[in-house]
Amino acid sequence: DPYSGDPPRHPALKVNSLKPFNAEPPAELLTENYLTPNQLFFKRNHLPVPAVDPASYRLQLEGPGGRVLALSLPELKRRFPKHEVTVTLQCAGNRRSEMSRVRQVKGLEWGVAAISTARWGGVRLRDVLAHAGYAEEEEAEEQHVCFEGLDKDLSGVAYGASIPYRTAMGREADVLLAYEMNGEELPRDHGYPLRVVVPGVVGARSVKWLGRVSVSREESPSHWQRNDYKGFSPAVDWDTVDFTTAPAIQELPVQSAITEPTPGAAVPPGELTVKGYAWSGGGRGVVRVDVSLDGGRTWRVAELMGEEQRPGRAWAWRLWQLTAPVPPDAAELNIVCKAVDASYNVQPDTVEPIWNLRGVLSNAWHRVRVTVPE
Ligand code: MTE
Ligand code: MO
Repeated sequence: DPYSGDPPRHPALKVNSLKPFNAEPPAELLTENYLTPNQLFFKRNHLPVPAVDPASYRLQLEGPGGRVLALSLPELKRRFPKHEVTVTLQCAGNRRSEMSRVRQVKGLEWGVAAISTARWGGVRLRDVLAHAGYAEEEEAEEQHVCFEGLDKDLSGVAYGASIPYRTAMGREADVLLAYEMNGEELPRDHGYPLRVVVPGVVGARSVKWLGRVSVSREESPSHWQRNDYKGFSPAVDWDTVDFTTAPAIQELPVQSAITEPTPGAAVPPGELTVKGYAWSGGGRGVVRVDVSLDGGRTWRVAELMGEEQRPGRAWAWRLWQLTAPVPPDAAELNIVCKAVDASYNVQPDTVEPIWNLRGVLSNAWHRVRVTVPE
């Protein structure tokens, strides 16, 4: 069993798949803390967790001439200044189960909690690339920084992904090679001993158990870069899909969800407190969250909590809450939330128009029905 060496996990996690391990925390635990505790942070593995010996570990870094540098962990920590950033990671498939309720899609049935936030500590990717001899300015032709994990399938193919060179080198992009998560050593499930953290970008590009970094005129040849994690029209099905026609997902669209109360809950009459999270890709901060208790007929503005962040570098979510009177005559409430980001992007109101065969980018208004017992 290639999974027999996987680490132990927290029993509260809702398991989506055991081998490989994929799990999310219960929604109501997710928003109890601004920084998600490492044990509850969602886990998305495509392959067995590799056992990496920190003493013999070397990051392979391909320089501009093709020469490969091998950097040990102590060297990385000694040579480059430590940098810390609070970043929310979200899986492209977060909230996929709502999409598959409209029409079947291919993928893990994630609820609303394939998203989590941590304070990551490590070195800046741009410092490491500059050390290898890469120039700050971009060349005329677009380039990509490619990452390879140490996790491999049975045929020896590693997980891989890439990001544009300008993101990797960007002064304000804050891309990290992280060795710490919330002040602790990176846990095995999250990429021990070293992972990429690409703020504002889909989780799939934040390669864990980082083995190799290279720069190329082409995107990563990985299946997960070229033939997965792309968005398509609702008109496209598995007979007609052509993965070369759509760009790889990088920045994610604006997102929000209700974490409390949970669907089907019985809420007491009087006052109700609704809680949730909101986040947007590309460093676009969340400027507002609207909440409705009547299916979207009337709205109230929720209170935003958590750190307000620098414009263009809002890498982490805002938690929000709203306390409102329960309408006296209601036997049922249809609670809805929707967020607005700094570019005034909004979420679509329903799932149907954004349905896609892979069930990614599921960011319609989130709706939770609860009952109000008499
Ligand atoms: N990196 C490697 N090496 N192998 C993987 O399976 N999964 C990716 C990304 N990096 C993955 C990986 C995906 S799809 C996501 S959403 C994030 O890791 C999840 O990060 P987490 O498990 O730390 O939450
Ligand atoms: Mo993902």
